[in-house]
Formats: sequence, structure tokens, C-alpha cells
Amino acid sequence: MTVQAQNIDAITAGAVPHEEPALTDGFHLVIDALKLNGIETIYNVPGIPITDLGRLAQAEGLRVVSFRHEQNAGNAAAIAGFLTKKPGICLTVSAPGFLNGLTALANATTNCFPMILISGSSEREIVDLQQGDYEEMDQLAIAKPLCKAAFRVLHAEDIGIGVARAIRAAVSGRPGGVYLDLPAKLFSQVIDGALGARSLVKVIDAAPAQLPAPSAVARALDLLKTAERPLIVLGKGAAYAQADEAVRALVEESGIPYVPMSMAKGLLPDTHPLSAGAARSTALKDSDVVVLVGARLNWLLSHGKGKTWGEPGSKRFIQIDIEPREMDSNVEIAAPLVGDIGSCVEALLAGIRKDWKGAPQGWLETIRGKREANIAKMAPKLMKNSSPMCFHSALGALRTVIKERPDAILVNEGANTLDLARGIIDMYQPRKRLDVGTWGVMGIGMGFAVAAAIETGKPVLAVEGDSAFGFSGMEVETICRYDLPVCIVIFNNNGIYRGTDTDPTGRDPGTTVFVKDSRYDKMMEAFGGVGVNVTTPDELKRAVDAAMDSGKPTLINAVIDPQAGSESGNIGSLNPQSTLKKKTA
Ligand code: ADP
Ligand code: TPW
Ligand code: MG
Repeated sequence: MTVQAQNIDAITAGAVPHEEPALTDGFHLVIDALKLNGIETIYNVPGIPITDLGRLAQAEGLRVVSFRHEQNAGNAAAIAGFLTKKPGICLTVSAPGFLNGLTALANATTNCFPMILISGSSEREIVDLQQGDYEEMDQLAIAKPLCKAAFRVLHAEDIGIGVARAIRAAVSGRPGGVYLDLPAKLFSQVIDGALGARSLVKVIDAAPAQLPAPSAVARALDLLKTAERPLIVLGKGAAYAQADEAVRALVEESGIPYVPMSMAKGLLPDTHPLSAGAARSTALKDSDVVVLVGARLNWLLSHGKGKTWGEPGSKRFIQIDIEPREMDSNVEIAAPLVGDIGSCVEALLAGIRKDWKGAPQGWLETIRGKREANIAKMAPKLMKNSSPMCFHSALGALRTVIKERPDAILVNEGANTLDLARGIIDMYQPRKRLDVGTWGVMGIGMGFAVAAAIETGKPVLAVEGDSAFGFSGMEVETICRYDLPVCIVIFNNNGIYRGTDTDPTGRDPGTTVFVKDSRYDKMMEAFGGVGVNVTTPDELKRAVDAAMDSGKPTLINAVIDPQAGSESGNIGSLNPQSTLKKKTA
């Protein structure tokens, strides 16, 4: 055996973990660079050329969580980024594995979650001449338009810089997805150990505070003071920023009612007296000055116009965002406040503490009246003890679960299952509600659930439409393999939106229906987890409590009336429908 080979064996066997090895290689430099920057977990699917990278990373003390499909590993990394403000790392094999991870990378970018997709790739020389390498693909070019930044490293001594650039790109400014391309040959490049150690870069102050300009703060305060019906809208950027105390103080000291966007629920408890969540339509329509805190005026806020927002010209916006180009994206922003949320909110708060007359009582009364009426209207629906269950009665049970266990993390996807759960299940703590985000994408469920359990150590309740679950359902094996405290509840209404569609020709099942009366709980049993089938809200509550108490991987098949849902849930208005439907049957 050559000296060099002996050295490599010693490194890979971990025989000299603390001394600087005489030689190092690409594998070890990637691992050392990640560790140096505080990365603790990699979400992974192994294969050529990154199998050994995962193995060695595990041997070197990183947590390496292997999934059954890259999209789920990618979603796990993305939500890990949201929860921790550190980039979540997803590791994939070349071409097909890379492409499988790409949806999650694009989704992370769209949602402003910091993640890094690290993918092995084939030989540059062969790829560029298109000579048909194993899993050949120009991955860097394909990733570029779908993420915030994309880098490729060709030399072992550049790994430190490559990883540092990827980290800084992911978390600084508006966070997002970053692609890091590592060709197969890089991993086995051997260089001098001391040179390797010197080449590593520890990223200092990866997401620097960005203070708003004093003139911009003054402008925002001047506008806010003219408000007769002020409103604060909290978005997931505010949840991400972890400026929880400042945000709470802004609401409470100004006395301005607030509406939380879906993933900002719990930043203040949904039961807070200033919450206008249950009076959302009135609050948006009748407010005159709106403070957007880490929330974009995209489709989820009707682009800041139209009947959602009342009379044209009735609204002026103050927008807090780290991304200057977000201003005026849909409507004029009267007072842009560009900076990080912590700094901007603190600056507004300082102004309010100096001089603020409070929010007008009449406006607060209007919001309170509307909220109480809406809550009262909803209450009886949540108490029904029907079998099969409707969405409301099943969600009534889960609402109580979260009230009793406010530190549990709620993962939620589906159509009716999503829209109704968002409205019905109150959240009490920040960053406890994780869902389909800006795209309304199906398939985030199991990736988010795994990462939420791993990153926080808290119990996870995943409330899933039967269709939504199918996009990542195979990861129940992953949940069992890592023995995670995840309780999945499937709202089984036999299909997408409803279970009642038919094929007018009578040949096939309708396009939106699944096998009737499926027993998803058996999937969990197949891997050693607990499966339960429930048909009443009481049974559902008992089964979830048992799962949360035991911490055992559990899947509860909740039988929902197949007639109960509506097409596209709450966003049926976005769903074009033919008026020329052919009736064959
Ligand atoms: P929601 O869907 O909840 O309305 P969005 O995803 O549309 O939220 O908006 C989040 C916004 O928050 C983005 O425009 C993003 O630039 C911004 N953002 C993210 N992190 C920060 C931060 N630390 N400081 C300021 N703005 C931030
Ligand atoms: C990646 C389109 C939106 S909602 C949904 C689909 C397929 C499933 C709704 O059925 P489910 O919920 O989950 O059973 P429920 O309670 O209404 O019955 N592909 C992707 N993303 C989206 N959004 C779709 C398809 C869709
Ligand atoms: Mg369904």
C-alpha cells in the first residue's frame, strides 16, 4: 500500500479525527466545510457519486437522514432552513436525483427558505462534449433559473470557498435556494491536509442586520399616525426572522389589530385579543393603512387590490421587507421600509413609544364584533359528532389537540384539508404551522414532518389530504426507520376535493377519485409503526393523543364523508371550468 493510500485509509477510518491529517480529499473537505459552518444535518438520497460523502459525513458526526425520494429530502432541507435560519442541506446524485430535488429547491426559493442543494454530477469534459456519460446532464445550467445562486467547484482547494459562497447566498438578504454542483472527480482529489485546512472558510455574519434608513422610518411613522383603521399583516418572513418579541411588542404597544398569513399563525397566539384572523375579510377590506411585515402582496393577498381590499384608492401600504425590489410589485407602496424585520420593527416601535395615540376604538370594536360573530357561527359545526366525519367535526378534534399541546408542530397540506384546517386550528407559538406555502404545492408533507421532528425534537402532527399525502407517502418508512415522533392524520374522503367523481363514459374511475375506503393506516403498520382507523371525532382525538403521548410513528386514517369537500377548497375562483362539458353517460 502506498503512503498516500494508507493516509486516506486512516482518514476515512476516522483514525486521526482531531489531528490535522497529512492528506485530505474532496469528501473530507466538503464535510469539514459544512461542520465549520455549524451545519449539523444532511437530508440525503445516496448513490453515485455521493454515497461515500453521506457515509463519511455520518462517521464524522453529522446527522445524515436518508430519504426514499429526493423531493422529500429537499423539502426537509427547505423547512429546516425556515425553522433554523441556517441553510438546510439536501444531497442528491446526478441527473435524475438532482432533478428530483429541483422542485424542492425552486419551492424553497419561491418561499424565501434558505437551502442548499448539493448534487454530485458527471465529468465536465464528457458532459460538455455530450459524449454520453453516466447520468450526463448540464446540471448547473438547469439549476440556475430555479434558484437564487448556483456554483460549481472543480478543485478540492476551492471547496471551502464554494461552500461559504453557497451559505452566504442562501441566508443573506432575501433567503432562498442555492445549488452547489460537485462533479464526481472532485471528491477523490487528494491535497495536502494543512493546505486543505487553510482553504476552509468560516462565514462570519452570514445574514447581516440591515437597518432601515431613518428617513424611511419617519415616513412610515408619519403615515401610520394618519391611520383611522390601521392593520398589521404578518407574513412568513416575520416568522422566519425570529424577531418574535419585537413583533409582539409592535402589535401590543400600538394596539393595532393584525392578520397572520398561514405560516405566521402563532407568532402571537390566534386567541390574542388583537388577532383579526377570524375577521380577515373585514380587516382587509375596511382598513386604511396596512403595515405588511414579511408578507408579499401576491395572489394570497389578492395582489393588494380588487374587492378584497375595498374601494380603489382606500388603502395605503407600509411594507417591511429585506428585498427592495419587492416594493411596488403589485400596487404603490407609500412607505417602503427596507431592512431586516427585527431592525425595522424595532425602529417603528421606538417611534410609537415616543408618540402614539393608540388605534381608534371604533375600528377595534368593528373587528372584535366581526371576529366574535364568525367564531360563534363556526362553533356548532366543530362540535358535531357525525360518522363519517365532515371536515369541520374532524378539525374540531384536532383544534383541541393543538390547544392542549401548543408546542407541537402542525404540518398541513391538501385542498379542503388545508384551507379548513388553516381557519379552524388555532396556533399558539411561532413557527409551529408549516404548510404548502406560496405555491400551494402538494408533496411537502412527509419531508416537512421529518425535518420538523429532527430539527426541533418536538412532536409533529401532519394533517394531510389523502391526495396530498400520496405525493410523499413512502416516507412513512423513513419516519419509522428514524423512529420519529410524527403522527400523520389522513383526511380520507376518497379523493382530490371529493370522492364522488365519475367517468361519464363509464370506462374508468373519475379523474379525481381514489380506491374507495382505502386503509392508509396499514401502510404505517407495514414498517412497524402504529396504524389506526377512526370514524368519529372522539376516536380521532383519542388516537392522536395516544400517538402524541407515546411519540411512536403513527398514521391515523380518518374517514371523511366523500361528499364533504368543495372543488379546489377555498380557491375555487382560480379554477377555470368549461361551460361546454360533454355529457356522455
Ligand atoms: P406570506 O406567504 O406569509 O405572505 P411571503 O413568502 O409572501 O409571506 O413573504 C415573505 C417576505 O419576507 C419576502 O418578501 C421576504 O423577502 C421577506 N423576508 C424574509 N426574511 C426576512 C427578514 N429577515 N427580514 C425582512 N424581510 C424578510
Ligand atoms: C405538486 C393540484 C391541489 S390540492 C390537490 C391537488 C392534487 C389535492 C387535494 O386533495 P386532498 O385534499 O389532498 O385529498 P381534500 O381534502 O380537498 O380532498 N400537484 C402539485 N401541487 C398541486 N397543488 C397540485 C398538483 C392540487
Ligand atoms: Mg381528499
